[in-house]
Amino acid sequence: MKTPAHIAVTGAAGQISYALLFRLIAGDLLGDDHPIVLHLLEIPEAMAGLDGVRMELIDCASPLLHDIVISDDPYVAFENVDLAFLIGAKPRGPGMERKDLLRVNADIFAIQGRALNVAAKRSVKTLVVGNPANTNALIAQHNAPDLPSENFAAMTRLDHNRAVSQLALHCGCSVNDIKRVIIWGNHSTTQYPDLHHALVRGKPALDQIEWDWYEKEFIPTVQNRGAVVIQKRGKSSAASAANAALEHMRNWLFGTPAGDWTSMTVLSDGSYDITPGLMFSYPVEIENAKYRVVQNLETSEFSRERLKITEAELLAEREEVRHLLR
Ligand code: NAX
Repeated sequence: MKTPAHIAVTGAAGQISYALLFRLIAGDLLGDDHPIVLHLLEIPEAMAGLDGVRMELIDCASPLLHDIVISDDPYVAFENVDLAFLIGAKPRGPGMERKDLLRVNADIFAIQGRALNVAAKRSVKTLVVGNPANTNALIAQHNAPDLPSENFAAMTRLDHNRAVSQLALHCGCSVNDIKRVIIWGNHSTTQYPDLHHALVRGKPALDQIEWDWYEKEFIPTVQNRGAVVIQKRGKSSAASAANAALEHMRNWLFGTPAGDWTSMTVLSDGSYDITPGLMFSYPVEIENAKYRVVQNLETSEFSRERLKITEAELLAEREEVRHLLR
């Protein structure tokens, strides 16, 4: 039997976690021979709800669930963890400006970064899902100076999956026929879903779709998909977000398939003329549990304009939280 993997999930009584936790103990991330210890973090007001989730996890009688730690203290919850899903965040309340949301959540991710820095395994891989995800990830990473910066990422995999599915639906093919889609930039409506390098059945996507559809339908559909799900469901995406978090982490641990890449928000090293030190979504290939930003892709003027728009938004967000960056 393998040594149990210690997996932290924050916002563990929330709706994304409710979809994620049961898949983790079913072996959907690490396989059905890898036991798991869940480390669940919540705020004090949500601990009763979290206890209910703990009971349901136990009631699955999963052979993979080795133990559950629950806490409202990040230093306890993150002790010795191998993987961390930072999902918990404050939702936008009535009358709250985006700026206020940014500030409230910034504090949460500064505290959690510091706790990871002290308590987690030195090799911990941290995926930030809670919004604004890119900037929250930047704050967590800055507050964990003793951990490798390349072990922090934010999630744009849901946007990537949305783009793949929309393209497959339009082309009347399977998602298996789609490769090399890219989400650039921020997990927000300024993100740039790019099909310039995408392949449909092995051939360039842009030769098989109309430019008008790409610019006027595909891009806004992917950018606004989250808001439309909220309109229809009355709640934000949860199961698809949990699925994306799982796929992001699975690729990060086990690699991307040959001939394809995925989109992942990572610390910019200046690739594609993006300001270094921003958490920016890039196309990445992963091997031996390490990502590498795909280099030397040609960017058209259309693409460069859009990269600059999303970069500008991230620069503005960074200014708002500058006091928390070490
Ligand atoms: P919920 O409101 O259902 O759950 C959030 C949970 O976080 C709550 O139980 C709350 O008590 C907890 N929480 C708040 N502050 C905390 C703290 N300091 N420590 C630990 N837990 C804390 O939201 P849910 O639908 O699960 O969404 C969670 C986050 O994911 C939100 O910020 C949401 O905007 C974001 N999303 C990000 C996506 C992405 O692609 N990156 C897509 C889905 C989602 O919109």
